[in-house]
Amino acid sequence: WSVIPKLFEWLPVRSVAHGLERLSLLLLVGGVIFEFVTGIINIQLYYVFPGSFYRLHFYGAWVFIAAFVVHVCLKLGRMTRALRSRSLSTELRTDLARTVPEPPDPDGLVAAAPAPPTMTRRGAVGMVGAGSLLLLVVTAGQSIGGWMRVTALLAPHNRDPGSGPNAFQINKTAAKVGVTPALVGPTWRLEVHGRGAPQVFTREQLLAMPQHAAALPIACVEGWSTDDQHWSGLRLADLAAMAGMPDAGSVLVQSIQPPGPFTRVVLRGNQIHDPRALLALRVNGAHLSLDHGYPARIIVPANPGVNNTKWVHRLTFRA
Ligand SMILES: Nc1nc2c(c(=O)[nH]1)N[C@H]1C(S)=C(S)[C@@H](COP(=O)(O)O)O[C@H]1N2
Ligand SMILES: [Mo]
Repeated sequence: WSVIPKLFEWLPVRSVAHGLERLSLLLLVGGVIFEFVTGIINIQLYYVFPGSFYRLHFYGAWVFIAAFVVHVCLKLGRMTRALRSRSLSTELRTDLARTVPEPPDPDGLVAAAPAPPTMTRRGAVGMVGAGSLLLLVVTAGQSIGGWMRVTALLAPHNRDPGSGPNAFQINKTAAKVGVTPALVGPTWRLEVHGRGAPQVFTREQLLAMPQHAAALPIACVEGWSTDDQHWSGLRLADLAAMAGMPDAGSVLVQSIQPPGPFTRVVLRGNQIHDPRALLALRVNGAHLSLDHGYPARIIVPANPGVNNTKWVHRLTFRA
């Protein structure tokens, strides 16, 4: 009763200040609706956006943040006055019989003739809390993993990943992005560029080098994540040293996948030098499956899934 009717009141703009406040509200509410709607469309993998979803989403976020800051600045005085005017613990202990509507206020934010209350203020706060808890319970399972995964009713990609060492969520299958078994068959090579002539390795040669392990999840920005998987392969730091660049400041990772989104990424120096940053060849004790990036993929801690390039074909270390 204090927001919705105000959105439709007449005249829409009564003064410059009033107009600016309404504009900031439009950006605040519009911004958050835009973020939710585009975010949900994206986690369902409907790529319907003109241009890059990420760019749109970031711009939307800045619009929302700016409007939010303006809104908080405009309302800070009123918020502090309202919160200081009464004791929170007393409000939370008041039962329904003693719950009374707000007194009328000069701005008309309070309903003129409210119906008798059907819920205490404590109940309203509790309902929001319980709702948040329910959302947590029906999503957390996808990150905790194991049998809990089936409880993740709101996870968009909660389909059964099958069984075996490679049975964890796949973002896009090899078939979907045009990676054929022939591309990654016996003719596949890893090229490592750095100082001096490029070096070329078969998968057998890579497997013969010292292998390192790391337990890391895939955490996709498109609304899902796995629990820790046990990866093994070559440390990116060791590959940098082999390329003659032990202090490499970045590496360009390129996939053998036909050109398209997510086929290349640049990792920074601190990502290369983390001991858990791997060019993984195996996962959970088995060779990578084709869909999880066979013959070799990137896995780096604290890095969104999208940067963990699969079907890696070339690494170019740079100063
Ligand atoms: N070459 C290539 N690598 C890729 C992708 C891709 O489409 N192509 N998808 C990325 C995304 S968005 C995620 S979340 C992870 C998913 O890894 P997974 O399918 O093995 O779980 O791979 C990443 N690596
Ligand atoms: Mo992703």
